[in-house]
Amino acid sequence: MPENVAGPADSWWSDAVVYQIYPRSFADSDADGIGDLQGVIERLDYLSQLGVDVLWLSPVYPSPHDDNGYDISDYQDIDPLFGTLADFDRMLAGVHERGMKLVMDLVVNHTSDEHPWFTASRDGGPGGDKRDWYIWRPPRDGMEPGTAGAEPNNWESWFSGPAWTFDEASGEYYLHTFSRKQPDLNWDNPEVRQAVYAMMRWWLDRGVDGFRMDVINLISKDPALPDGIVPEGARYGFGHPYYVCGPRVHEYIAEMHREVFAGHPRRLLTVGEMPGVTVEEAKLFTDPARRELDMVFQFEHVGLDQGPGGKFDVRPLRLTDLKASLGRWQTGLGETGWNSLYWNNHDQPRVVSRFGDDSPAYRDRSAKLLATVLHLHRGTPFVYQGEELAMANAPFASIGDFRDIESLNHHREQIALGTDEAQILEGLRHRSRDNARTPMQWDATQHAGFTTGTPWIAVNPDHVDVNAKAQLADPDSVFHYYRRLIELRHTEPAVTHGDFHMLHPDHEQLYAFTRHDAASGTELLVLANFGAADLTVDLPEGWEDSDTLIANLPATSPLTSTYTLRPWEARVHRRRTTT
Ligand code: TEU
Repeated sequence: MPENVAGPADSWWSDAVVYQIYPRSFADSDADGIGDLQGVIERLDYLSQLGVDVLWLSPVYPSPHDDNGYDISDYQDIDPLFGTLADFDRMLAGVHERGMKLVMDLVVNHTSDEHPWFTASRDGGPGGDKRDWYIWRPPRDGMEPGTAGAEPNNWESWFSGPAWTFDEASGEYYLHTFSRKQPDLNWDNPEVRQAVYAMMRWWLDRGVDGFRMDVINLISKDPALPDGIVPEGARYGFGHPYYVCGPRVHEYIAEMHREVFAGHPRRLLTVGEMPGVTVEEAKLFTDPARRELDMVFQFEHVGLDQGPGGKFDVRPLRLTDLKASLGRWQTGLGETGWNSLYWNNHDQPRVVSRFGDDSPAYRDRSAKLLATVLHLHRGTPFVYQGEELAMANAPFASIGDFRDIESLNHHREQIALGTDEAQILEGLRHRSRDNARTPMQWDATQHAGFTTGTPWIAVNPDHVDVNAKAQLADPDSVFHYYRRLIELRHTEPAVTHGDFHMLHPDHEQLYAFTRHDAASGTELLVLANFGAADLTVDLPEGWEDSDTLIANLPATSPLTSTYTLRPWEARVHRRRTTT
C-alpha cells in the first residue's frame, strides 16, 4: 500500500508536472463571461496532449468572490458560477480517465465572512459557542473602540489597511490577515482543526488526489498577538514575525497528516503555499520522516525584483540574485526535502514579461529558455495556465481595467497618500495579479475563444498572435516545446534524480548548471543566455560529443571548450559518465 509519507526522488510526484487552472479565466461554457467546470471538461484533451500529470484547481467553492474565491462560504459545494457538484464529479472522472490526478485548493487560514461558521461566531457574541473559532479581541487598552489606532495590535493586512475590523454589535475586533471579508480561523481551537480535517476527508472520499494549501504556514499565530515592527514611513506594523511559521505550525500540519493522509490507500499530493518560508523551515516541512507535507511553494525568487516599498516597488532583477536564490533552494533541501518549481501562478505577473523578453522578436524564444531553466532544476515543476503559450502581461491602461482586490486597495491607499497615479499604475502594470488572470487565449477570435459573452476581465489583445490554436498547429511553438520538456521529465532519469551543481554563479547573463545522476550514468549540462546579446561561454571539458536533449535553437557548433550562445538561447546536453 503506497504510504503517503512525503519522500524525495522516489515518490510518484517527483517526475510529475503539475498544471494550475484558475477556473474563472480558463474556459467559459455558458457565456456568462466567467470560466466554469464544463469549460475545464471541454479542455481536458488539450491538457492531456500537453502531457501534464496533475491538475491543481484554484477554488470553485461557494464564495462572495471578494478575493476571487479565496474567501470561501461553503467548503463542501460548488459555486453556481462554476457549476454543480455533479459537474465536478464529471470533470474529476474525465481527469482520471486521462490518467491525470486532481488536487484542490485548500483555503483554511481563513473563511469568508459569509461562512456560517463566521456568522455564528460574530452573531453569537462573546461567549457564543463559535466565538473561539475566529480571533476576536477588545480594543487596545484605553482607546475609543472603532477609532484609528484602537485595533488590538498594529498588524497590516496583505491587502492594505489594518488587519482588524471592528464589530459594533460586540465592541470587539476580528483578525483578517487578508481582506476584511476573510476572517482568520483560530487554529488553536481543536474544534476548528477537526472540522477542517473532516472536510478534507470528504473531498478525498469524493476522489480528489490531494491539496494545494493556501498560506498554510500562517495558521499558527503568536497567542500574545504582539505589535509588529513599524517600517519607516509606514502606518502599520509588520506582523509577519508573529504568524509566518508560527509557534505551533508544525504541530498542526503533522496532526493534519495523521488525521487525513497517513495510510491513505491512494497516492496523494500535498503542497503547502508558504509566504516567507525559509530553506531551513522548508526542510522541516518536507522531510519525509516528519510526515508533514510533500513540498512547499517558497517566495524568495519572486521577491528579488522588488524594492523596500514592497511588491509594487519594482526593481530590475539581477540574474546573480536569481541564481543564488534558486541554487540555495536546490542544495538547501538536499536529499531529504523536495522543491516545487514555478515562475507563474494566479498571483504572479507573467514570467516572459518579468524575467524574459516579451517583444515579438524574443517572446517565444525567451519563454522556452525560462521553461528550460525551470524544468531542468531538481523538483516538481508547476505550469500555470497560458505559460505554455508564452502569454504575457496585459497592457492595462487605467485603474478601471483592474479587478484584483489587492491592486484596487493598493491604488486607493496610495492615492489617499498623495502618490502620483501614473507611478501607481506603473507598479500595477508590472506586478498586479491581474496580469495572470486575463482569460486563457484559445484562438484568435473575439475574446480569444474564452467566452462568447463579455469576459469578466479584458482579454489581452495579443491573443491574435498568442493562442493555443495557432501553437497546436506549429511544431516549433512554445506549447510543443513545453510538451517536449514534460516528456523529457518522464523519460530522462537525470532530470528527476540528478544532483544539482551551479556553474559560473557570478555571471550576470549566463545561467548554467549540471545535473549528475550516478544511477543512470548520465550528466546533463544546461546553458541559458539571459539576454539579447551573443554570449561566448567557457565550457567544462568533455561535452563536444554530447547529445542535444532539447534546445530552443539548432546548435551552431559542437560544445567545444567555448560556445557562443545567441540571444535567449537555451540548450540541454547529455553525456554518459562512468560514475
Ligand atoms: O496568496 C498568498 C500570498 O502570498 C498573497 O499575499 C499573494 O501572493 C499576494 O500577491 C502577495 O502580495 C494566497 C492566494 O494564492 C492568493 O490568491 C490569495 O489572495 C491569498 O492567499 C489569500 O487567500
